[in-house]
Amino acid sequence: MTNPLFDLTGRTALVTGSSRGLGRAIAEGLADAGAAVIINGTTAARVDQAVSELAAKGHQSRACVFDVTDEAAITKAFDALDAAGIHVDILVNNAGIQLRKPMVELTTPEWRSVIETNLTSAFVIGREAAKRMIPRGYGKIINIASLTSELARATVAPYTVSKGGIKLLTKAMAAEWAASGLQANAIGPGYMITDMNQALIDNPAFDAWVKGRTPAKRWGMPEELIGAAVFLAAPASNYVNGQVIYVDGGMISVL
Ligand code: GCO
Repeated sequence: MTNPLFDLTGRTALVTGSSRGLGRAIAEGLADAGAAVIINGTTAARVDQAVSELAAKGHQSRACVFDVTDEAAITKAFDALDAAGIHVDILVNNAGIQLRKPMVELTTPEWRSVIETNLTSAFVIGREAAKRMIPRGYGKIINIASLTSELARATVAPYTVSKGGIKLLTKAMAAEWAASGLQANAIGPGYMITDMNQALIDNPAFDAWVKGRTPAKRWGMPEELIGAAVFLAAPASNYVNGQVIYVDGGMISVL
């Protein structure tokens, strides 16, 4: 028997970048809590694979292939959902890229690409979702932040700036949309085992640094974000707005 505070039955969740990694784990976790999930990515084969895997587990899921930096594709995707009578009740702005390079070597197009993918996309997709959530008086927006929303690490400047922006965009969304019955919050993952971090995991010095710097003395697993995601997607968080929940083994809390 699911506690109604954490029950997503009857709700539909769009999770960007959910064909793999953190987004894929979050999408499955929301589905396990009762949500119908919309899987997004840029590669149709990967998206369809994730949809098939979820369907095989008895979950209601559908594909929505678009690049989060392509505003025309975003508008077209939301128009198609409208036409199908599908209301996005829960939006998880997860899609993101990482680019590790010293700033003096970083090109301006490289900078812009990270900011567009990680930050501007959350604004554009958030705006399109909110336009539809506000008239219904209900909506949950969950932006994926980072430890770099608070602290910088050398060689990941555009990612850091984008995630710092995600933290304050979340608060801006709360400022403008809370009165309409929407809740906008963020999850700040710590160092998680993902494809994006594989180069770091494989680097013995970096691996040792993460395990030494993290109170939990280990990397996090993508599925360890599910609890915070379900909480922020569910009625349990109806009076929570503009917050960032760090799921980081304690890293952000210690020197
Ligand atoms: C890096 C990592 C980090 C983590 C995560 C930490 O290069 O330092 O990619 O950015 O992915 O964001 O919260």
